[in-house]
Amino acid sequence: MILSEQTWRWYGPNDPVSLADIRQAGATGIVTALHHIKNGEVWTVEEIRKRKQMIEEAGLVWSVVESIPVHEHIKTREGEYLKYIQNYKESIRNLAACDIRVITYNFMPVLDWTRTDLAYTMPDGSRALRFERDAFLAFDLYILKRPGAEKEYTDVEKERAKSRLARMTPEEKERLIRNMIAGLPGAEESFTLEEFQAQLNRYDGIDEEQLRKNLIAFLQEIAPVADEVGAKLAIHPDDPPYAILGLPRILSTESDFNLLVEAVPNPSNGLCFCTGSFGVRADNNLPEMILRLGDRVNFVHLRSTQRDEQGNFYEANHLEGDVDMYGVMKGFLEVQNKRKVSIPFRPDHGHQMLDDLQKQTNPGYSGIGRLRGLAELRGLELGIAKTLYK
Ligand code: DNO
Repeated sequence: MILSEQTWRWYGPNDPVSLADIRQAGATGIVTALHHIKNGEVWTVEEIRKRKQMIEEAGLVWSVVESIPVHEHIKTREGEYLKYIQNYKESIRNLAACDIRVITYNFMPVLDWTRTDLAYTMPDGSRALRFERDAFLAFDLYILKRPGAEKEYTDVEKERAKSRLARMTPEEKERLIRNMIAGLPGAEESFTLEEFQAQLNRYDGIDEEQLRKNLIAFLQEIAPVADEVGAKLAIHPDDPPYAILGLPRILSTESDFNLLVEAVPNPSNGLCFCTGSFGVRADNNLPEMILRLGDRVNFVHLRSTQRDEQGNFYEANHLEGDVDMYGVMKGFLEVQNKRKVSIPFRPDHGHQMLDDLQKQTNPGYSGIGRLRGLAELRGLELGIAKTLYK
């Protein structure tokens, strides 16, 4: 019987959740990045070793890199993109030299993940992350005033957004702006409204097809290096999994990922199967997807979301919401036992709850909510494994 490797995202020495806490939570592997190194620069063996040693001294292992950020110039193929690709290859080689061989990345233009509300109060008093469509539209249409946005929404949507804006207090408005553009944890960039619009403008003329071509060109460069050193790449899906702010998005569905594999069949070309991101689309059947894409799944994020008809969603408890976590876990176990490898997963996000409500925590990455998530998920996994596998 093969069980997954249970990991935990740690933001480095400044993370309010310590390595000792993580060990007590029961995770064995650490998922982290060298956030202090500027986007685009090489991760040197020396810096990697320092971090690795810190993790090992706490009795843990550095299992997964999340993420080596992909510089915006690589996504748009302009400026110094050739240098940044070279640097990316070197970082992959240096990580492998230190025995770290799973590398997560994303190819979302400008913004990594996006939420409008980082403290949505649940009926039980805990706080969740939420994407509220009217607030998002209010930001796009009437705060950012993105040129062209008016044409992308219906009159009804615009009316709703207008009245949503009218109901916002100045503090709420400020908070929304901050949530949208100041960078959520793990995102490498943060902007002012003007800078943000300038970043969006860099994608004028880059449609889905072009962005996909740029991603393929990038993969054609880095995948052979990853193959050579035995590393595995894991692209993270779009979150939310559709186009926003007029930006192209190219990793929201199973067929999006299949296009990548057809273009770059190298063994290292793989996926970070994030149930919270894919799960926001009702047309993504997660238990089936994990089985079909299983050979290419190198890392798994487990979390659930709850959608409504208005296009809003909030992050539900790990075993609740729209994601069929039982079906996903069953599929995940089947993949691992067929491939005869243990694949890392981490409990993705968690509610802010209990003592963490009084603390300054990274949104989505508080200790206790993820502790609950991990406990539930590992119980689910063991329960299924014991009934289905010897
Ligand atoms: C959000 C995370 C993402 C993820 C990146 C991977 O909580 O899942 O920020 O780390 O998209 O590159």
